Amino acid sequence: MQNLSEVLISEAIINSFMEKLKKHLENDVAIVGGGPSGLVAAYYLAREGFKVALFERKLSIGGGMWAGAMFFNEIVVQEMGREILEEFGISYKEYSPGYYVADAVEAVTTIASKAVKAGAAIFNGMTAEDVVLKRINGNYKVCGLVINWTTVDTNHLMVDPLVITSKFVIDATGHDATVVSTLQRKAGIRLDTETGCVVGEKPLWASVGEEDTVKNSREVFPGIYVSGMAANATCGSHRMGPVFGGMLMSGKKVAKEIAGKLRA
Ligand code: 48F
Repeated sequence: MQNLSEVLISEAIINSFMEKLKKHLENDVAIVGGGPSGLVAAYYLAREGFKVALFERKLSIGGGMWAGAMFFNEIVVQEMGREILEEFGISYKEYSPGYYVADAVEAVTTIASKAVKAGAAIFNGMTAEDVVLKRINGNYKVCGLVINWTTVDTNHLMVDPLVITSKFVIDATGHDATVVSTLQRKAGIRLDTETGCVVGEKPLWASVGEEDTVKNSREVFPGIYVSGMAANATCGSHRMGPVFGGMLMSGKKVAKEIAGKLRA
């Protein structure tokens, strides 16, 4: 029997977590939301060697993809997103021409595993409650995130947060677009949208919603990108229901654009 030291176990956890957190006080990219678009973006950016931290307020990652639809944990990916299933090595079957089905749990775990193995750090149970906004050479730019334990947030405890910096932030928070909404509400700035504000999500229309989620995945204010459903909520397009090609491709698109800027 190995004589286990309880103190050593605790010390190992504390020290390695602190090492991880300290390493990610400064990042190339900070991603808020561990749903499909955020996880895919984390993988492609980390694979390019960029320093990436992803903050997910829940304990579980996967967002809306984890449970498929109505807890039927299968996902549908249309032709547009098949390349992601292939690139990540997620098993799938063609259900009908152009409609592919995959196990939701395999999809989430595979993407998350590849993101972490590529070097992205995932911090679950942490909420991004605000952004860091600075005026640089006369122009405002988002430069990082204000983070706190989700339990502090949900219990409305008065505990000051910590701050991490990043060259870019991705709001991958899904339907609520929580990060850009907070930015707009608190800073009174104009977003690069039709109204200058978070336009809001429209009712369900799968084909338009899916095309738009990729189109709308872009920088909406200096330093901050939107992806996935947050992109449609911010720019005013439709939700799409339980089809995931657009979400996956949206993460890939923002990763490519940000990587291009970081390399420039
Ligand atoms: O909603 P979500 O899965 O985002 P997504 O990548 O994908 C949307 C689809 O799952 C689905 C859909 C497809 O047909 O419409 O809904 O756009 O994941 C968003 C994640 O962000 C977390 C939230 O808990 C969820 O896991 N989140 C939201 N606000 C915050 C946050 C916050 N302020 N800080 C940290 N995490």
